[in-house]
Amino acid sequence: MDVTADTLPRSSDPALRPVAIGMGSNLGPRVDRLRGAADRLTDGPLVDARFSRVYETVPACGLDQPLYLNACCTGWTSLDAVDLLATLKDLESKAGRDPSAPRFASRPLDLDILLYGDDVVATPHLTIPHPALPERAFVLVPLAEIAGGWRHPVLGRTIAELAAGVGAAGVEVTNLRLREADES
Ligand code: PH2
Ligand code: MG
Ligand code: MG
Repeated sequence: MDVTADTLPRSSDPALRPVAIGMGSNLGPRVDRLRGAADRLTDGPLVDARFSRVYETVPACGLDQPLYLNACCTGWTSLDAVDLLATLKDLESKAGRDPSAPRFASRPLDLDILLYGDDVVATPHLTIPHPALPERAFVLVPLAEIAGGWRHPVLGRTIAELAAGVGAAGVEVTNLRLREADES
């Protein structure tokens, strides 16, 4: 399956794989954390990175926590999924995230691999597509902005279709941008 058709601009380099990453923060200077991650991703593992707008979102899973800022990004990477995951964990840790905190605890930075080409990965440490992707409006709404045509490799439905299915309750767009080039 060519996930890039009508989805991501580029890439002529066959060694690069398309990836979608979910970004979240609900602790500390939230937008600074997301912007820092956007810079690090662009400087390092991603080529031709594109970022969605930033959304303020109600914590999912019935959590009594501060509101999140969420965004998504797409790009092309030469890293395999395991090395990309290690890079994202390193960025989370440099942003002050405590790896021993409880699973759904508030966090300064959360970076999740959502999609990696049309790969399906199921290991104890990594599941791709992200298992919660089909039900999370705070991921689907921003991702649909930049990769609406990307087809979920297991469900066979596009991100735009999945986003339309869940609606946008609790997901409010902001005027914040992650990259200056994205300012409008
Ligand atoms: N992340 C979670 C749990 N709940 N809720 C929102 N709104 N945004 C998130 O990024 C989020 C969440 C676990 O990763
Ligand atoms: Mg995570
Ligand atoms: Mg997460």
